[in-house]
Amino acid sequence: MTFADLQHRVPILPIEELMIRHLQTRRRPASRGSAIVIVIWAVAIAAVIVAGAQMLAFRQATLGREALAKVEARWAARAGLEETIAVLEYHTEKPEADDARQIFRDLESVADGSLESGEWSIRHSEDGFEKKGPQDESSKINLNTISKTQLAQLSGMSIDVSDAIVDFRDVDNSPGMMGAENEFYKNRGLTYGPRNADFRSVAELELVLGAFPESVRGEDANLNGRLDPNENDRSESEPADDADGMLDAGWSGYVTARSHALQVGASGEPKLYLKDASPEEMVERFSISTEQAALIKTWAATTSARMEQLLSGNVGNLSAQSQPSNGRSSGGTGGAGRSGRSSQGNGSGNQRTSNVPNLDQNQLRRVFQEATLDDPAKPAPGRINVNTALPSVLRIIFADDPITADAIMTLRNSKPGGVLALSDLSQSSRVSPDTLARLGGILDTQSAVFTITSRGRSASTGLEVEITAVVDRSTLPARILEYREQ
Ligand SMILES: [Ca+2]
Ligand SMILES: [Ca+2]
Ligand SMILES: [Ca+2]
Ligand SMILES: [Ca+2]
Repeated sequence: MTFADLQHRVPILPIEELMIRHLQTRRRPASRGSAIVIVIWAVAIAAVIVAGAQMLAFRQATLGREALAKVEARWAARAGLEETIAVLEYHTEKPEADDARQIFRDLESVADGSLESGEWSIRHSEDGFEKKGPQDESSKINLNTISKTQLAQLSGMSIDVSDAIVDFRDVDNSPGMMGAENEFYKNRGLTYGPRNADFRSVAELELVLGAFPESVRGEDANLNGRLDPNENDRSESEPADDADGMLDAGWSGYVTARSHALQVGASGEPKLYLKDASPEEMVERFSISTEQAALIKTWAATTSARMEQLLSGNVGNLSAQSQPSNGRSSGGTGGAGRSGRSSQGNGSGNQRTSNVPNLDQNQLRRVFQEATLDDPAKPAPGRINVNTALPSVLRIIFADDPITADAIMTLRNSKPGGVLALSDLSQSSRVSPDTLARLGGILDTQSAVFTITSRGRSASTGLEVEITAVVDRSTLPARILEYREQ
């Protein structure tokens, strides 16, 4: 048989056709199986996709509810803030001249409230106890005026840290006895130095060498002036605390960087700046005589005039007193002042005023309520409101004179309307004329700056949002100095 015969009997197929036949004979049953596998996979993948989509939708719904709850809580907190600011503004516009406490009662009355979507609560702490309403910054001692002696009264304060605090705020760069200026910070590898200007916040204290957060904040880890759950659970969570239901806020419980004098009088008018005021304005505003106004005008023009020199009511003595004799309130320049007074003499002043009557209690009160020697552009920082000063704060500022601290507490408690003007302090026989003469630079009867910590709670889920705002009511509308949400 030749090759040609074979070709006829067994047809030789091209290789491609052979391959196709092979595949056709082998793959037909197998391809049905893979289709099933593919379908199963597709179904599985689809199921996963659907489940994923469902989870996503569920998650989004949850997130939506959370977002909604957050909005509800936030608006409740905002509503509390707005109500409080409205009260503050009202009392700037229409102060209660005969009741220094009304503003605080009104603030308390809006400390709790609710909207359809949620409720708010505004609280602060006073010597560890929770109180309704915002924190009056003038109830604390201002960090920018606090003395080393007063700093020493703070628990855990050491001499090197109190010196470093003063170095941090004073303009110079030469360290106090145990203090620390720029070089000390550099030597510690710190990239910053002292501000050499006023503290802007209590938290800034922690930048001072040696001032640790445990001392500055105590149990109030988030510095909101409220006792949060983690601040009252011992060592369950940071910070360490004693779980006694009271907030030990460390130094932050006693000091502030925010307080300054209110420039609005009890009449609602801007206080009369005695250096610029005319005798006619004084006569009208204080109901005093032209002669009394003339004496006040002359005295107020001197560089050393201080409001507390008016406290005796004896306008005849003003020209004598206006010499810088008040060392304690003007920061230790008493020596120079005393020699100045003795060399100048004051005979002419006494003669000239012999027949001008002293200011009576009502006139004196109006002068203190309506007048200022603070530059209107730069209200003095740090006077403490006698009506709201924390007992602990009074004990710190009168550390060497507990009788006065006590007398002030007794006097203010005896007056339902509070202390209306600093001159009222002379009604206490236990406040000596000497003490009275230095109180004007330290104390006040009004407050300008408040810290409002408003906690909003959603009606639907109970979720909470807290807003803290520092508000200055000196101007209308009130100014928000700081705002944060958490
Ligand atoms: Ca300095
Ligand atoms: Ca807190
Ligand atoms: Ca804790
Ligand atoms: Ca505690």
